[in-house]
Amino acid sequence: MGYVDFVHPGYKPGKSDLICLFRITPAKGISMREASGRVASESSNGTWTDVSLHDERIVRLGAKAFETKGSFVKIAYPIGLFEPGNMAQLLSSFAGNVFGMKAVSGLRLEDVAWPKKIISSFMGPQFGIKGIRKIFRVYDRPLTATVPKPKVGMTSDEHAKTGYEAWMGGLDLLKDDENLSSQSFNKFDRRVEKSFRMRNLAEKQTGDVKSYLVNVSAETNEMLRRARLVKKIGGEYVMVDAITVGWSAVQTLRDECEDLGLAIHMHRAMHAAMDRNPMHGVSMLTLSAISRLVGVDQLHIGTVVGKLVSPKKEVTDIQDKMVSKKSKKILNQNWENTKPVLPVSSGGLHPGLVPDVMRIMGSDIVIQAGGGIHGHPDGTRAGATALLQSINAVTQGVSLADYAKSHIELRKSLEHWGHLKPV
Ligand code: CAP
Ligand code: MG
Repeated sequence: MGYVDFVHPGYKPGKSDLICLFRITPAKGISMREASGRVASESSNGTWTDVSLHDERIVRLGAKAFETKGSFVKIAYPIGLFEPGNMAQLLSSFAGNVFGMKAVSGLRLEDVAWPKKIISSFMGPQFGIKGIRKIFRVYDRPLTATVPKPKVGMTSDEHAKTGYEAWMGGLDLLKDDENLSSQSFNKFDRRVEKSFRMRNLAEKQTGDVKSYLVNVSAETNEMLRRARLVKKIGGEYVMVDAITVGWSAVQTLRDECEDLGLAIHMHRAMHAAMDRNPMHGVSMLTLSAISRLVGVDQLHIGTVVGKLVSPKKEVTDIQDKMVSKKSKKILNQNWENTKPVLPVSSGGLHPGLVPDVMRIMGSDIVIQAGGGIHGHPDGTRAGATALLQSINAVTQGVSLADYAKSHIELRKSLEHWGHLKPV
């Protein structure tokens, strides 16, 4: 079959088809029709030349480029191309070779509409937003988290003590940084043991539920060992750098966490290598849907106003895809019985930016601040208190300036950073 045999304008996708929305920039001398045919062919069962075996059975498995609007092309994939429940195989199909084709000078996978049979073949989130909030018994404000900074270099003792200060300042969650695993000065088992001892003390002294997003990212078998240790010591979460450990490893971890009853916090380190270029790669919208399917409970989705690139439309589209039962951003998606994912806003945040974040994303989120807490003039505990004060001010409809008049920690935070948007 030639490439143009994969172009079917006006094709009406079947209910069981998987649909991809690509942004295609054809190479010089290649028409959009030829380029979309090549993408459909290479991502399903075609190749550059005719081969002997292509009877009706094979033809039926071919993908169909069926709608083109400017540089945006929809391609429908028969479900028979895929192994349900196997995220690696799905991505190797429609997000594999195609990005390297000479026929395109740019190709970006903008969104995917997943059919019911694929959705039901993945575990999805264990807790969902309701389940996460039930852990803390906190329903009327964003949950709060902090990463000890400097992100790597502290000993286990220093890490645990910083966590204690943050919890005593009012935060719900301590979080490991994405590149903190088990370095010589801060071994995983030792950090977990000391941090949960501090957690238990902070819970006793405050009467509030406190928890810890423990980064288990490692070789898969070691990740499972670390998750079991977190469970044994009384933790509620693991954290995983899903992009760098790989989706199949996340699927294995998700299966283990079902048995352990542990929630999964997903960090997205390395995502910007794929999603930052608007003309080439895989969108964060697509990565977020994959995260919901494989079953993380919390996902970083950006801040709009912080230090890392996260445009407003991207953030709000992702939030819609993460939390809604039927999302319409960009492709229509019925999530069936897949629980929602709690969005996390993090990256350059401090109390002065909380009103912006809550105005854009609302309250059903986690707000994480690392430097924006530990860089407070009066230290971690004051920084944590200032973050809670900024959230309370927004929740009560009071300006930060007015609230700060009677709350010194917030006042000092505003004197130090104001409403700075870090770059
Ligand atoms: C934030 C952070 C997070 C980023 C990740 C960091 O620290 O710990 O990893 O939020 O980006 O290492 O930069 P600060 P995103 O609070 O000190 O900025 O959330 O966009 O995935
Ligand atoms: Mg980090």
